[in-house]
Amino acid sequence: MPDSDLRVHSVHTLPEILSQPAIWLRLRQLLLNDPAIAAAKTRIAAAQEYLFVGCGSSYYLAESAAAAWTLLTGKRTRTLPASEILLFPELSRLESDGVQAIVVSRSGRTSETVRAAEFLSRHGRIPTFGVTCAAGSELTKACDFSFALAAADERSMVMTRSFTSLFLMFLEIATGQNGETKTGAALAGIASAMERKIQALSDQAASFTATHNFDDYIVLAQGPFFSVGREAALKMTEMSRSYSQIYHTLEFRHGPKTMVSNRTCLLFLLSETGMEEESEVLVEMKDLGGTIVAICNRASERVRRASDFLFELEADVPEFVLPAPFLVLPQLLGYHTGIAKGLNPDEPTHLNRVVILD
Ligand code: F1P
Repeated sequence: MPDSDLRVHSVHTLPEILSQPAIWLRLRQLLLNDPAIAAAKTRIAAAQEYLFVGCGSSYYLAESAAAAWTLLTGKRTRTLPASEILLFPELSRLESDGVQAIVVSRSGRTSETVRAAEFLSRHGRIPTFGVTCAAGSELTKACDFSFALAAADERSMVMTRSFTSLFLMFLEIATGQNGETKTGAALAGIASAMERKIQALSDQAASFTATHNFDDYIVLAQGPFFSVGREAALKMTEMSRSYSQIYHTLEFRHGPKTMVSNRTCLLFLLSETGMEEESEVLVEMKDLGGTIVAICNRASERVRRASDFLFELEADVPEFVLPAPFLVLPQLLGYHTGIAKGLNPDEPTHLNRVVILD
């Protein structure tokens, strides 16, 4: 039997990626009508500072939510991987008053995350809000109150729609006024724009990965896009076993750009705020021989000219919701690169859906 027939074909990951616009729209209805969301907004609003916690993709989700939260609420936020709270509690500065912990875990079962939630409650006397896709999970039992978004969960090992949907839910809680919030209207904008484009984008990513392969993937992003950039790099690694790194876009000139060659793929998550300065770096890296994947809401002429693969969302929405749709193309590139390499993105090598420690 030829090897290709032995290979287990991915069945979950691509449909889950492609389902994101529909899930975001369902989320909009849920967020407007769910009493648990209204209760969370009220309980959280009184805090002066927020400590976001998670592991792996959920750590990057927590960090992405914290960045957006800072912009939307004007309050201080910090993010830590759960392991830092457990191993270096003194360094984590857990004693400050008025702190609300927000603990994130898709499965609600990750040992480090559950233990960190218990530690924060017991030793830090910090109120904990658990955010998960798994109602009734250990995390919901370890936290003072919690919210579960089961509709966004995946069958696949890799987080895709759960990441973007929970991120958008955090935006809703942060912007929460009564009735149609800024996020609620923007959700409809990104969902309809992405719905129109996502299948063609997936087809374009499939043909791009079939005709290109690279030694290195570099993700470049600034501000509220940086932590989503960390997740983009992790998706490339998890789904295609490719070596990928993330840098602040303008930081890339200060040394790491020495890596650029015609075997390097550079993914730019272009903000609207920093488009001018970020696209200068994009043009420089194109001149150094790199292959440029540009992800933006609307491209400037020089971005259009210098890009080998350009995605424009073209949605009339505020910048703070853009990190979610900007993650879709990196998810698709990770998936199609993995398939092109004969891998199964549903079950990445060496990885389990949940890291359970003894
Ligand atoms: C956290 C996590 C995932 C990663 C892998 C292992 O899971 O690190 O981010 O992709 O599945 O577990 P969770 O705490 O969000 O369930």
